[in-house]
Amino acid sequence: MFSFVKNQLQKIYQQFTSKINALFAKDTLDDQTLKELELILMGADTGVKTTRALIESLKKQYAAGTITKGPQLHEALKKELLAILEKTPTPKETGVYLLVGINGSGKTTTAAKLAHQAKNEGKKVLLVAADTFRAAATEQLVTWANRIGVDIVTGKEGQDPASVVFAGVKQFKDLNYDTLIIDTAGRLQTKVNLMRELEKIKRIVITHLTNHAITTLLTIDAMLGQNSFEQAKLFNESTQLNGIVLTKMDGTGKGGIVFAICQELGVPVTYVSYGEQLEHLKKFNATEYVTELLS
Ligand SMILES: Nc1nc2c(ncn2[C@@H]2O[C@H](COP(=O)(O)OP(=O)(O)O)[C@@H](O)[C@H]2O)c(=O)[nH]1
Ligand SMILES: [Mg+2]
Repeated sequence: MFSFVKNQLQKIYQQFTSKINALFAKDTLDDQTLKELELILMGADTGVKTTRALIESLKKQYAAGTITKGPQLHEALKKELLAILEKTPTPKETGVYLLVGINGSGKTTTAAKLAHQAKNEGKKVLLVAADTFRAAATEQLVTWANRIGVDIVTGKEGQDPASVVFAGVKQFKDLNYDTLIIDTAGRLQTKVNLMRELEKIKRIVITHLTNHAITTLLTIDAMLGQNSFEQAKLFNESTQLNGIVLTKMDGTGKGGIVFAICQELGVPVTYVSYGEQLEHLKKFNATEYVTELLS
C-alpha cells in the first residue's frame, strides 16, 4: 500500500533514507555511527525520549557484539521501530467516528475523506457538522457532503455543538445509517471550554448509541513536528483517543514523528493523509511504513 503512496511521501522517505543509507552501508561500526544515527533520528522528529530509547537499545546490541556491520544495524533498527508501532495496535473500526484536533490540523478534510471511503464501500453515511464556532466550517463540510453525495446534519452558527450531535445521532438511528462521522471545532474561547465541549459530545454519542463503540481520532499536522505534541497530549488527557490521523504527510513533515507519537502518547497512528483530494487518505500500515522508510 505504501509503495502506492510513495510519490506523495517521497520527501519524508528521502530525508530519512538518504542520510541513513550511508550508515547501513558501513563495513564496521563504531560509537560515532550510533551518534550519527541519533542525530538523524532527532532531526527526523523522532523526539528526544523515543530516540534515546532506540539508541540505548542499539548500543546494548552493539556492545554485546550482535551488531557489527551496517546491514545488521539496518535490521536491528527496523525491528526496534516496528516494535514501537506494534505496541499500539490499530483499533477496531466501529463505524462511528469523532474527529478532534486543533484548528487547521485537517479534521474537516479527513471527515470528508472518511465519508468518501465509507460511501465507496457501499455504506450509508451521515456527516455531522458540529463545528458551529464558525459558519464557514459548516459550509466547508456541506460542500464536501454534496460532492461526495452523502447526507449531513448541520446547526446554526453559535449553536451548542452537542445539540447538533444529538440531532445527528437521532437521524443515524431513525434512518438506519451505517457510518456516522462527526466533525468538531478546534478552537474555542479557552482550551478548557473546548475539552468540556468534546466530553459533552462524546457523552451524547455514548448515551444514545449504545450499540456502537465510538472511534475518536485526533488529527495531527505532521509539518508541526514536535510542536503538535503538547496539543496531542492535552487532547489525549481529556478525550480518550483511539487513533491518530497524521495529516499533511505530503509536506515537509518528517517521518520520525510516527514513532514519537506511538511511543510517547501510546496512541496508534491509524490513518495517513497526504494531500487535499478525497483520495489522499490511507490506513496506516506499520510494516510497510518502516520498510519503505529504511529501504
Ligand atoms: N497538503 C495537505 N493539505 C491538507 C491535508 N489535510 C488538510 N489539508 C488542508 O489544510 C487546511 C486545513 O484543513 P481542515 O480540514 O479545514 O482543518 P480543520 O480546521 O482541522 O478542520 C485545508 O486547506 C486543507 O485543504 C493534507 O493531508 N495535505
Ligand atoms: Mg474544520
